[in-house]
Amino acid sequence: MKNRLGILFAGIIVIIAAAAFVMKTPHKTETETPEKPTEDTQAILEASSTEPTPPVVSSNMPATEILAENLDIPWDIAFLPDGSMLVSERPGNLFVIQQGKPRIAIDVPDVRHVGEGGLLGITLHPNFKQNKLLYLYVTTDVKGEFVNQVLRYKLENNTLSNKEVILANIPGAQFHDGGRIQFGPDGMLYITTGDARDEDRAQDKKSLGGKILRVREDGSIPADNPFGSEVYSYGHRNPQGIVWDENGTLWETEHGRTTATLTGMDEVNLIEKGKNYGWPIIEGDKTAPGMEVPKRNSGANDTWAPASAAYLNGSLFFGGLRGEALYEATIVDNKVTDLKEHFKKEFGRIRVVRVGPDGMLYISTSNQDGRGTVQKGDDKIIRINPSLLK
Ligand SMILES: [Ca+2]
Repeated sequence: MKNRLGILFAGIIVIIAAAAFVMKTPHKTETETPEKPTEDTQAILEASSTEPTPPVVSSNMPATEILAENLDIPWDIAFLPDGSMLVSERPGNLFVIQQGKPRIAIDVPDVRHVGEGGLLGITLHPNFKQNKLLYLYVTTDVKGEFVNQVLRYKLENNTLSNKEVILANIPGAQFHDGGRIQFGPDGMLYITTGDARDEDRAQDKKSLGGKILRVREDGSIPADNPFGSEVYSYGHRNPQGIVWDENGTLWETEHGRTTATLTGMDEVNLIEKGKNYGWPIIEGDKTAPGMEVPKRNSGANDTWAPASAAYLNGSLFFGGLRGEALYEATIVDNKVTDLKEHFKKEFGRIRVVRVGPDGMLYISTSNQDGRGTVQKGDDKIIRINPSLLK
């Protein structure tokens, strides 16, 4: 009798769980993807569509709070389903960081840390909860040559396994390695690549350098890409920030020129498929037929060194390395109407900025990269309350 009751009870639980699962299963959303979604991309779209809008943050939260210290060039942050942070360090380390708990190190093999290359962007598959897939942008050494690769691993029990090379041959160099990776609202993976110190690559549509690339989750080329290759847009020098606003418009930040005497001309661009963003032919406000002009540039006398991009409540945020600020560009009708500098010189060089699941901004300092003044506790991850930004 006791057994039968147990079985009955278990049965009821299974039915309740199944009902809850059905209720939680997201409905398809209408998307304007010209390419017919495969089963995989459909799953991604459904996973993306269920991502919650960041909550409005209370002004009772601290304006700034240091969450982690003594890091070594933290390059990117991804948020795991349990709310902890996954943080990449450029020298090739990956950490799980949760406030008040010991840091967990995850081994990443075959990273070549050289100049601006190393372990760069990280992003979770939109359906990470189920498939545990993590994407990494890594500089590596292939027969003595620097090459950047996009890798896909399974991340389970703080261990990487099932390595797959999604993109093998992105030009690499000591400088201009790009490196930000991000899934778009269309379920495709977007990748920013630098010209790797050969500026003519940016105009060469056959090269993967100086581009924004767009691939399926397995690295294959979507049928609706503009040139039948991974290339989505070109004429970029060293883009390191991409993000979509609430209308699905893609924004990008990009490092401008550096010569012995000239700097500045950093860019905020609105990215459209197949378009040419001008490097190295035009910069700043200069125009040329068939080339796009930035929505904002830093001018010749100011250098932001924009290293990231995040979008929150009508503002495009980006970290400034040389500019030593968190920049906030106000976006109205696809125009940048205002540009503010937050925390100017307070934290030193700022690299990544991400919006957390709690609606707060998370930034990393980058004073250990050899170009900054190291402050006590550098490098850091700092949480910023956006409702208290002036
Ligand atoms: Ca440009």
